[in-house]
Amino acid sequence: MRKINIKTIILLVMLLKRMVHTKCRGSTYPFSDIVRFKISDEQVPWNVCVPDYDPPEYNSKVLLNKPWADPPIGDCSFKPKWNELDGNINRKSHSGAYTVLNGRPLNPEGRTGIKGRGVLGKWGPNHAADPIVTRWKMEHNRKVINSTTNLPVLQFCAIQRKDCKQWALPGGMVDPGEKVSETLQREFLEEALNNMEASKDQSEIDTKMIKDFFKEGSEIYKGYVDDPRNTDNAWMETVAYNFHDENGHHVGKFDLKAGDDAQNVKWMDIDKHIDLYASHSNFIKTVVDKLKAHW
Ligand code: RP5
Repeated sequence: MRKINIKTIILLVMLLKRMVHTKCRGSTYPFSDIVRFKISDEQVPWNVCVPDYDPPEYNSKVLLNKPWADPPIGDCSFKPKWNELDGNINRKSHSGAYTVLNGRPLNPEGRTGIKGRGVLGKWGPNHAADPIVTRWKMEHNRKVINSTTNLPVLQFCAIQRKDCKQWALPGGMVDPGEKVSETLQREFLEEALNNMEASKDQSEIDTKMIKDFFKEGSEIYKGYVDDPRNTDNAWMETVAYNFHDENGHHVGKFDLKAGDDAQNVKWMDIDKHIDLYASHSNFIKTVVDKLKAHW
């Protein structure tokens, strides 16, 4: 049997690392004209020496005095407890302890070509939750089978983000002190069912229905997200859960209506060509493998 040497293992690990950290190295930072410092794949890890690394700093003015955002890093009132539960703000990373250098948390996946926190509210990890609601594609009361793979086609509830127009999961930020299970339900209700604009009665009906349906979910992913808003000092992390409706009885009651940060919502057919926001296509692939669906 062929032996795998240590060099090959290191290369494989580096390759996997790069795969989770590419969308946040695009040339221009979102919603700005700030150009990221160009770095090659090999220069991403902090332990690789890049003597001329001099990224621009960007902290969006939008964040100033926002109750949900941290103060600027030098502010004398700002005494964060890095890597800890800081009051009701979770500054722990799902990937373990991160380094804090000169008072700033360092992106655990490495360099991004920009310092500061960009448009992200928190320095360090910004926690989100993503519901992956799935059902089988049906025609004439039968599952649609792909003729090439001979596997059933899965659909998921996708939203189109207002900010960048990309299709995505209807996820969102975990509010301080909020449980992930609550965020998953709240975000789905807001973005995929528009319950913020629904009548009180309708909102109560939808909330109960989602609460019941979201009782049975399975964790698909927990960790760093390759989000285009990430910087050297602030990044997105998420917990993604799959809620699958095997017989389609529950999701049939959903009256999909885009709301809040979403401008569109639909059941999207899944295959290997889906191109979603941040790392969302990777989460979908995990669900596809788990449910043995067409890809
Ligand atoms: C992504 O950003 C997460 O996976 C989640 O879907 C989303 C949360 O940010 P907002 O939608 O609230 O902007 O990284």
